[in-house]
Amino acid sequence: MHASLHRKFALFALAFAVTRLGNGAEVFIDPTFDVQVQEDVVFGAGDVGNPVSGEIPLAMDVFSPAEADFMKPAILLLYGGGFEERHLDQLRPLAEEFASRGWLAATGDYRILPDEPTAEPGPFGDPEDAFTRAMHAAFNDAAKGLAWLRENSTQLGIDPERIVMGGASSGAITSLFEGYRNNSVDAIVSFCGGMYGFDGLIDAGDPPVVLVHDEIDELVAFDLAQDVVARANGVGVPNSLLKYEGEGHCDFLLDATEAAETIAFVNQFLYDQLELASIGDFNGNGVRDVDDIDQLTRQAATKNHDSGFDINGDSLVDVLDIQAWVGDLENTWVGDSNLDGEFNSTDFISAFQAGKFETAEMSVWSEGDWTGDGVFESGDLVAAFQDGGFELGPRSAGQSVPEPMSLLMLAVSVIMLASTERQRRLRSLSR
Ligand SMILES: [Ca+2]
Ligand SMILES: [Ca+2]
Ligand SMILES: [Ca+2]
Ligand SMILES: [Ca+2]
Repeated sequence: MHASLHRKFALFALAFAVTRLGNGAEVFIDPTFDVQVQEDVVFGAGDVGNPVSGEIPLAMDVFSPAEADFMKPAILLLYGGGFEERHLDQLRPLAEEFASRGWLAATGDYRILPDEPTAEPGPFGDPEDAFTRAMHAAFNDAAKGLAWLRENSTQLGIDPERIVMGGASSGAITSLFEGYRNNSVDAIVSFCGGMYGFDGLIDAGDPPVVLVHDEIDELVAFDLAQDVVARANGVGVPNSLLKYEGEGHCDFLLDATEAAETIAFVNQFLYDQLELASIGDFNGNGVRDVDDIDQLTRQAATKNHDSGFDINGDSLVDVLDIQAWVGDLENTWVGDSNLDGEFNSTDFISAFQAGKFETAEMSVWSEGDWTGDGVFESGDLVAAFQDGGFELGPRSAGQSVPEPMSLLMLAVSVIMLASTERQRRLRSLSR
């Protein structure tokens, strides 16, 4: 780990470029969201000796998917710089990649050698040596970052049971040590990191780990990644290692193709280990489907507020959870009763076919209750109109085309007339 890392990591931004997909994009798999950032959020402080004796603030930049109201998995990302250099923006492109997929991603600071951190407890015993003090400070500051995310999980919209830590080089070493020292995370990501013989910190039941490493790495040897894997396998901790046959230290993050492969590999591992597919899949069949949204609308109508259905984490189960499920997780429109990704007359027909419009009969999503009050009435048509997706085709990210009210209301009135007429005929037939 040396100073040339500075220049290498500055190139990260070239390798990553968030491209957002439109139709058919899958939340947590594909880039689906616009990304918003809150910069310089102070999460703690640390004691230092330079430039003067005292505390320095520690801050993170917080990247999140715009207008995503579900409880998000979170990842704290720590830059690399040999515990000697501060590169606050180094992993920003990576954070943007995660946020565009539905994660809250934070790039956090930690004290480094030039700060002259004061002696603190750590895994390397009595820290007489300045570099050891810097490493201990880094580990402890990572812990502060995680604690801050956890304490503010409600406000940040984080699922406190899905918090990951990862980083590059010294950031990866910090993630591995802190993650396995305190088991303070739900998964660990290491880009060219290692544990230098401390792999015994990994015990059965500890968090899963995913690693990416160049085969020939003169700064953090590839063997160190293999040591982590061997220990994890020995104690049954889920793990996966992506090996690049190139030569270099984290070079895979500097090449556009390899960087894209890396994010896909790491993201898929975390998707599986954190069971992100289960979010909103109430019937547990592995996909979000009509049965799930029918269950959610039925639950909202009971007003039991069963936490298993609380998509947005506000301790209530109501129309906001339905909107988050439909609009944010499933990326479709209010009114899409058959959940085919579009809201058009077919949805009106299928909803009206249930024959419950303005009957006060118990209805679910597929039967026209798009608000979660248990009935299908004009309020549901208004909610669908307000969402604005009628006949717009699939919802693409950032779409904000207001549908003229006249067109929607014309369609509604025609369908309602047809429905009323049909019901009248059915009644007359049944007499
Ligand atoms: Ca399902
Ligand atoms: Ca809720
Ligand atoms: Ca539809
Ligand atoms: Ca309703």
